[in-house]
Amino acid sequence: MTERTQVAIIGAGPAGLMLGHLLHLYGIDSVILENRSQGYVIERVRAGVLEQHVVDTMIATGVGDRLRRDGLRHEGVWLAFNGERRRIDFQELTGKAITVYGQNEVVKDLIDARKASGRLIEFEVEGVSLHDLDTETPRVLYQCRGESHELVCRFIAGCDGFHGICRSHFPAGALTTYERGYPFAWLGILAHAAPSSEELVYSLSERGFALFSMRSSAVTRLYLQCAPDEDIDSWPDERIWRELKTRLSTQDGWRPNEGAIFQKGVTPMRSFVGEPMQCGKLFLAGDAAHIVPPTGAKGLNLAVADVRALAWAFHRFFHQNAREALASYSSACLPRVWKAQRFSWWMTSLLHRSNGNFAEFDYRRQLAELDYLTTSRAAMTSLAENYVGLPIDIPLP
Ligand code: RFL
Ligand code: PHB
Repeated sequence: MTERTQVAIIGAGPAGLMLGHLLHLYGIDSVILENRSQGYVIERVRAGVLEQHVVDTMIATGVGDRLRRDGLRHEGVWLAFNGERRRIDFQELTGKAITVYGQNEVVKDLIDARKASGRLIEFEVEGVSLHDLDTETPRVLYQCRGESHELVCRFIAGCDGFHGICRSHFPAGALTTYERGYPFAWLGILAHAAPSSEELVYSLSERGFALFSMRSSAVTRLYLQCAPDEDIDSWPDERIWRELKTRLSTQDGWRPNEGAIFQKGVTPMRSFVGEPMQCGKLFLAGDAAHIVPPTGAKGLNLAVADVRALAWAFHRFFHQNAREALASYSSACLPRVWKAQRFSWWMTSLLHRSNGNFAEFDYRRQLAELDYLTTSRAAMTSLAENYVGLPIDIPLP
């Protein structure tokens, strides 16, 4: 069966769904192809911190009603070290805040909007492959409900995440990759426990990093630094709570509330950028083009920044007969991508225990940096303006 559209979007994560939404508002047709089921995509537990620009994008484009009702606005963050908690006040330092709202809720809001738009989204597709990327009519071949499909389009948006297939369609030599690994990972849990702090707590302790976050007034989200090959089965709930309390509790008596753990997982960490983010009629966005370690809470926010630029570029092309924004898509995105890489790498190195020969030196250096960071207004402002999100200047539909 042959279908036609203007933009074929591969992947229904935040990048693909937001791109489809913005294109719809611009009056540009798209088809979204996702290889997982709708239920899986909505249930997948990931990010929780939205920069102001993501909140503004959702509200301004009509998908922010639940976010406005349920999102938790945070005007600061805590850094814990040496048994003490010190606060960085985003609002006072930058005039901005962040909002805690689960990525799966963002995805749900965008899927609802997609369904209401009447434009096509297919889940559980198989065997997606891209063809004729250098022609005026690139094609996507895939299978859906046992039938083979051919989708003829003008452009393809690769929004299929880090393990997707789109990036591999760049011809040999067309993509340069920059990569960095880390000798640790995060063990993350969700628990039915009322958050014991109104704001996030990032902690460096002698036993490693821990993070206190939340999803609602009844659900706490917690992470702790572990080995990259950590066996989750060796972490019964009592061990997780013991370790979290040891790493997070501060001398002022603060500690996370305990509750029933209902989700557990280990997240590996990597920094990765592929340059350029476009080749012929194929444009990469979000994790398909770059990933950051989660310590800076930047992945989802970068994905939305990319697709704002890409949607604007398609609008310029289709409605204003101007090719410059599409031609410069990659170079428009990469400066923000690299600044987010820099910030995420820095937050990660600041807050994780290293091992090896220099571990004890590094730990004392990190404590000194945390002390400086929480007493110098210049240093606090630098963290705050990166955490709430650097300015973005891309028109919305
Ligand atoms: P996604 O979300 O991975 O979506 C890609 C989609 O493409 C589908 N797909 C395919 N579809 C069709 N054919 C194929 N061949 C396909 N291959 C893959 C996949 O099934 C999927 O649905 O990428 P996207 O849209 O670029 O979004 C990126 C974000 O998901 C990611 O950057 C964030 O989750 C990262 N992240 C965080 N980001 C933040 O901004 N703030 C945070 O607080 C934050 N915390 C986190 C995080 C990621 C984490 N994990 C689990 C990696 C915390 C964690 C623990
Ligand atoms: C989360 O709430 O899941 C979260 C918060 C901050 C991060 C990463 C993840 O840096």
